[in-house]
Amino acid sequence: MTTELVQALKEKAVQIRKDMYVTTQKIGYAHLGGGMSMADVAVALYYDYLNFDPQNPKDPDRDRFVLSKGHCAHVLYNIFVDKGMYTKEELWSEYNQINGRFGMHPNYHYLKGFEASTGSLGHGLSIALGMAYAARLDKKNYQIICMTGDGEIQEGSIWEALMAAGHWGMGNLRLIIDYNKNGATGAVKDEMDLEPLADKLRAFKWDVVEMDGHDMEDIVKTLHALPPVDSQTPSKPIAIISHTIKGKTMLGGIEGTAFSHIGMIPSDEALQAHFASVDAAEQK
Ligand SMILES: Cc1ncc(C[n+]2csc(CCOP(=O)(O)OP(=O)(O)O)c2C)c(N)n1
Repeated sequence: MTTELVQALKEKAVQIRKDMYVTTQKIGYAHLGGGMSMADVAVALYYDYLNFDPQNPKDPDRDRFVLSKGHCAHVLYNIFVDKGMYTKEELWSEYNQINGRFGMHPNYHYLKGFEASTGSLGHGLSIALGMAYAARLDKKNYQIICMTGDGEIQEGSIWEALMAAGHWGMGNLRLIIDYNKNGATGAVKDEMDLEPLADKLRAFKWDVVEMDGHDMEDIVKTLHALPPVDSQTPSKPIAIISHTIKGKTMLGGIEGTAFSHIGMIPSDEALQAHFASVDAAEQK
């Protein structure tokens, strides 16, 4: 890992966050809180770690990334636009519009780049587990990485998939939990506490690592420390608990709170003021 790589990824994350603000401002509301918390990890995945070719998104040997927290599709939409898979104009005119391809939640039938249609929380890990099993049957060594929210893993179906993956030794399956400590309406610990999360995952026969999901160096290091996949030899699946801040970079006192969940920036002036303020903070 080089300092140049980490710096380039940090800069890309700033750009993608700005693109997310612009995109979502066009429709007046979106799930910005969870998008802002996962943005750094998504950038590290798509600009460094994943075997993903935007020119050939159906390559049978590609790594699969399943965004189980589908309400944050706008993060990937902007990454795919940046990679030339769609134009900004297409995204802006079709985001959350009737008959538009870019739904508030992603539909993989309409959009290359997505592995699954998600948005009904709790399903992505089971879908990813099916892909991991298919890779084992096909004797393929690509990785399957699923990202969930932390509120999302209050869903019982997640624990069924965790139990099955541990039991079958699906070492080609990796789970990233975006642990921003907040759900839609309050703190996860008050809604239904996950702790002791790492111990629970280990009890389900997973290996667990933790990282700071806003520290690009830590993210890159953690991802590259994952062992190579050998789909034919059962081993423990790996969960990465990514400690993040809901609404990272959102102003108005909502960063780090559930109020950022459905965030919006009301006008162009407010958007410019926001960018100026974030830029100034970054230069300090
Ligand atoms: C099955 C289901 N129930 C409820 C919702 C509505 N909903 C959308 S996002 C959300 C909160 C999810 O919290 P978390 O997983 O922590 O998401 P993040 O903070 O990462 O955005 C809820 C309840 C849904 N999409 N699917």
